[in-house]
Amino acid sequence: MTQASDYINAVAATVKQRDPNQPEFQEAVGNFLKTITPVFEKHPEYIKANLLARLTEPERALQFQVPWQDDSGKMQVNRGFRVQFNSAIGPYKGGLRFHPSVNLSIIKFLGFEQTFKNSLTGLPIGGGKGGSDFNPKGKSDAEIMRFCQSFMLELSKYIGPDMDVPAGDMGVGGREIGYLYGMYKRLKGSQNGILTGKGLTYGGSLARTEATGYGLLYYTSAMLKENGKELAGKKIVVSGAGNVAIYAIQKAQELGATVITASDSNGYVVDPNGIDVPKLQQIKEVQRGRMKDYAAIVPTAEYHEGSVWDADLQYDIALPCATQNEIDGKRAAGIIKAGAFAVAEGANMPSNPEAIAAYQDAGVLYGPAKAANAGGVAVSALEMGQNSRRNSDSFATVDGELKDIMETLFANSVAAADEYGVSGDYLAGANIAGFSKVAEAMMAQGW
Ligand code: NDP
Ligand code: 2IT
Repeated sequence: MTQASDYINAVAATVKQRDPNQPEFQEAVGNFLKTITPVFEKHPEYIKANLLARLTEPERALQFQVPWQDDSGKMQVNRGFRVQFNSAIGPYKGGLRFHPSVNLSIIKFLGFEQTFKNSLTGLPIGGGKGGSDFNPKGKSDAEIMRFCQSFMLELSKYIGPDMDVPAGDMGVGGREIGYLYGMYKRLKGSQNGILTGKGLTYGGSLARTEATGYGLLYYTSAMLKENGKELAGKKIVVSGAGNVAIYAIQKAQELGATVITASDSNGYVVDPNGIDVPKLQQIKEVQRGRMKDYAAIVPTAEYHEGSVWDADLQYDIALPCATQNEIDGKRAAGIIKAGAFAVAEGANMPSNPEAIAAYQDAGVLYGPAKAANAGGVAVSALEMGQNSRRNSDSFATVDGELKDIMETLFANSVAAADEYGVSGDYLAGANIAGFSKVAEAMMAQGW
């Protein structure tokens, strides 16, 4: 036992003891702590500064009530959250998730991950996350609008272009950002740097909608290239059918791969010819329908109930783009049996610790979420830049910057892993590279 490993173990024990009822937060912190000891061995001054005590506790965690009126006239009340995790390198930045499962554990895990993800982008943004246990499914536009207005009435007290800049996540897309922004403007005046993922007519950035999915494929391409492989001709399984999944599928197919699946929380479709992206967009983005509806309009697609990770398929690459812990050890074994040689995460923490261990034992290339899905927040930071200088960049400019950012962050993860003697471990590399910048900033700013 070294001084560094004693320190890490003590931090892990404190988090367990302090937040016993926050399993997702415990899991995210655990995945990080498992890889970070070598940095503390090299930098004992980080132990003295007790950096991990500060990084495993949000700087601020807000919880508030969101009352709103449904279409029948009844008053409903949901929980709202904003966790401002770490501001060492810039204003808090991270999405808002509207999903019935949302609780403090989930928002804290997302905020913790976001801190290191945002650092990896190389841009000056701290980590934050928020959301609500509001379920947008089946709600009318008017209900969504009233909910968003009430949510912002409270959230507006805690955010600002140099303070905290939310964006979308699950259940929060262009429509919700529009309603949130409209309410903010009424309360505090026109300040479009307050949210990212905005519509193009009021300060949004071109390519933000596509950024997470496209970035995932730029990252995956870089990871494959590093290992003497390429995307062209590969068969891919994608989970999810939301913002991240749709643009991951589009970019994968543009780069010459065939994506044979897409899914939602009810079921999945398999189409050996490749998912038809315009039809998927029509069903998901215009009609707000289900994967079952997609199968009804695409003759080559077959619909099945259940999780795509339990399907008996053969493929080369898995891109989980739905939600946390969708892949456990058993499903990871299925992915390996299916012939996959690479997994890259579009969703946040889609693989549980047993799944990660299974990939690593089998020598499957593993691109962890905080690196592989950083393209969304990276383009959000570019949107903040465009808002500050009050102009906008072309699609090609933003997409080109996104590609550079993803390739650079992959290269930085590789270099960090090499420097600390864990070559080829892109999870450790991402954690070390992301942490190192945050740690230096915290040290420089004093105790
Ligand atoms: P969306 O709400 O647009 O889509 C989420 C998709 O995942 C839906 O198809 C949804 O199906 C499906 N899903 C949700 N829960 C489950 C479940 N338990 N089992 C199977 N499928 C499920 O969200 P996003 O695409 O924006 O986000 C997806 C993931 O990517 C999340 O982990 C998010 O945190 C992460 N992410 C998002 C970024 C962004 O910019 N949007 C950036 C980086 C990461 P259903 O309709 O049935 O709920
Ligand atoms: O998980 C994520 O990185 C996001 N949901 C995007 C956050 C953002 O601020 O664009």
